[in-house]
Amino acid sequence: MKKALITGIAGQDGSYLSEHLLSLGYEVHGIVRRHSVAENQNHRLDKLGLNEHVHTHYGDLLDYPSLVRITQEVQPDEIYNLGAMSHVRVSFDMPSFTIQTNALGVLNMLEVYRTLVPNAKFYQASSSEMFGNSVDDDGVQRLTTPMNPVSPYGCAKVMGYNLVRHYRHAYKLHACNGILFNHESPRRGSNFVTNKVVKGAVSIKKGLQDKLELGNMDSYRDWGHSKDYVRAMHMIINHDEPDEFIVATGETHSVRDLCEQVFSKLDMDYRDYIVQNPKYMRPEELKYLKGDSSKSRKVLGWEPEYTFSSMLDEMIERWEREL
Ligand code: NAP
Ligand code: G4F
Repeated sequence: MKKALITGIAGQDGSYLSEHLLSLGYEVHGIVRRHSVAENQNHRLDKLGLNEHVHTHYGDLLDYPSLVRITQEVQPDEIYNLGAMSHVRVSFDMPSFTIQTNALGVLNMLEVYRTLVPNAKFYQASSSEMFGNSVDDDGVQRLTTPMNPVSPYGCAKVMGYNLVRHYRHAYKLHACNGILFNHESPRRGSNFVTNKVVKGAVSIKKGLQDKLELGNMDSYRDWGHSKDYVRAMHMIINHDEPDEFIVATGETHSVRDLCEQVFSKLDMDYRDYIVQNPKYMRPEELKYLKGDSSKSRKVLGWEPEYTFSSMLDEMIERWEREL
């Protein structure tokens, strides 16, 4: 039985990846942080009944001794480094913590990997936010597109990405990067724009609120489903050669288009309900993302199963059930 160690197991992707690996027969271990409200620690895992099936260990990407202890204990065959301060706008408020977790945290994980389990495989959760506002002439980002990050989050992710490449070359390790474009799901944090819009629209429909406050509605994102993207993570780490891969749908929508689609699925016109609040604007905005995932499709045989519309339907269904 193969063993996987997942940092960030309690996050959106961590929960889907756990389910995927369990279905493939893996023994799944994950690192969780201590919260003062104990119920919040494994909230997603509890809600899904996953706690009984995965092994969780207290730790933190910034607490090197905890990473050593856990790695020694688990002896993983595959390490998935998904732990991060993952909210781009919040990274402007907490730049130091973001850089520490998302850059130095990667270094800490690579060091325990190199020194304790060098025969294991390593996956790093890299991000399309690393491209910033670089777009190739044909309107897409690909592996050769320059990285010009526009947020503390993006800067830290570039550092993590480069460290993974460096460790692979310097120490001959099986260390890979998945550059994943935005991916969402019913389990997405409700302060990311997709889930915020869906939750807001369902609340308005049910008469629970009147308005929805948003920031910039003119940025574009390439949105896929987390469930599809965690399958790609497993394919990337298990490819013969450690390498870089982009995972994206190749389709882009503006935030305005997202609002239009979600509200019209609920027979409403978003223009009647959305107000802009500067609080949700960013000091520097990433304007446009559309990824070229042809290498993942050709080399790994990866294909998404969800469409933008079927993903939104699933998210709407969650809030209709819960609210
Ligand atoms: P998420 O839901 O925010 O999950 C992140 C997880 O990291 C959380 O469980 C969090 O723990 C944990 N974490 C935060 N700081 C930590 C620290 N110092 N030590 C240990 N764990 C820590 O994010 P996600 O959407 O699943 O994303 C997973 C990874 O993919 C992240 O690295 C993200 O940056 C990257 N990524 C995401 C996307 C996307 O669109 N979702 C796209 C590209 C890349 P708590 O639960 O205790 O907060
Ligand atoms: O949903 P978002 O916060 O996602 P963002 O910033 O693109 O970051 C996500 O995707 C990255 C991959 O490209 C990941 F690496 C990262 O971890 C995260 O998962 O914002 C999307 C867009 C932005 O342009 C933002 O300005 O929506 C715009 N927006 C407009 N109003 C808003 C809001 N975003 C949020 N979160 N909240 C709003 O009220």
